[in-house]
Amino acid sequence: VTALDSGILVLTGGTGGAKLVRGLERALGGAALGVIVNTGDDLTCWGLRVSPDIDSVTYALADLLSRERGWGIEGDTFQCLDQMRRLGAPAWFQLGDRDLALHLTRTELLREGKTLTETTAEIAKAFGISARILPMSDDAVETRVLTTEGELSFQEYFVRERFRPQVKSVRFIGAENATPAPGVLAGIASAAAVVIAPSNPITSIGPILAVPGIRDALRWTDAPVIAVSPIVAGAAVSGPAGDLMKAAGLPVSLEGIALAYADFLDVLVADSQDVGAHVSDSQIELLFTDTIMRTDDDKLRLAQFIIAVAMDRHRKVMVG
Ligand code: FO1
Repeated sequence: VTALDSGILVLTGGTGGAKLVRGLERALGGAALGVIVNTGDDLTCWGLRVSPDIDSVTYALADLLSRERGWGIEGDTFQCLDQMRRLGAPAWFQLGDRDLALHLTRTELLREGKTLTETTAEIAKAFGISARILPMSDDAVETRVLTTEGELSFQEYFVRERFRPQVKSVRFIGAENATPAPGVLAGIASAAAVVIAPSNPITSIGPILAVPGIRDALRWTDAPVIAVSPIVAGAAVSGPAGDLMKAAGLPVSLEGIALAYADFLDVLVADSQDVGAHVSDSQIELLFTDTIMRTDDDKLRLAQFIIAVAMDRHRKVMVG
């Protein structure tokens, strides 16, 4: 990886992104990996501060992530949840018994006055993670989903209502006054390559891009920007990305992903099932490989493909 000394920087949210981050870490080593994570899904549950997308990346890199659920800890139990339910607390958002330790730690560190960036780094260090995990911002940004049944927080829409209500629009409260977390803009500027994970473009990557300065940094960086499509054969690999893209006026296709990132994207990596598809923007190079990550080998193979693309592009930038 000598050509990628300055490392790969991933923008991610959700569970598909966490899987790719794990693959990249196995392929590159943590020292060459930085991750900028969506915090628009964050919530307070039972008085605890929960950052689901930071949790998923942290658990993926610590090799603790539940393979079955895609979130939380593998093999966790839910006895505290059962007890909370008996006490009349809301129990639709499931915090596992072992998972609670992370949220207790985060809440305590934040209460002591540490920033989310510091808190995230401290927890990552305790797990022995060498990759750099950065929240998109230390400021509160809250994703709100306006549906035909009223406005919901992201977790109310996604987990409690299982993304059944029809979406009208999405907004990110606080985004316009938020600043990127320390290291975010510099990381984008100095990366050897920036990777947009196969995450929901509206509610996982959208909040990151809504923090003033981040989108411009992606436009201006010399690093190639490579996205992996979360849309395969005209539908989301998982979750409500299709419905949310439709609500944002985007087609649910590779074209829709290309449009969402048109102002900064260099390469779109799409699934082999879509071979033959095109995007109308001739500035975007479309490449095909198997992108569905079921096993650890799938994650590693996709990561290696992306690294090869990054090295190829990086060399072109270096040569001019
Ligand atoms: N996802 C669910 O579908 N149901 C849950 O009960 C749930 C609990 C949960 C607790 C901690 C955590 O870090 C993540 C959790 N998730 C749960 C996942 C989370 O809702 C999503 O992965 C993201 O917000 C989507 O980006």
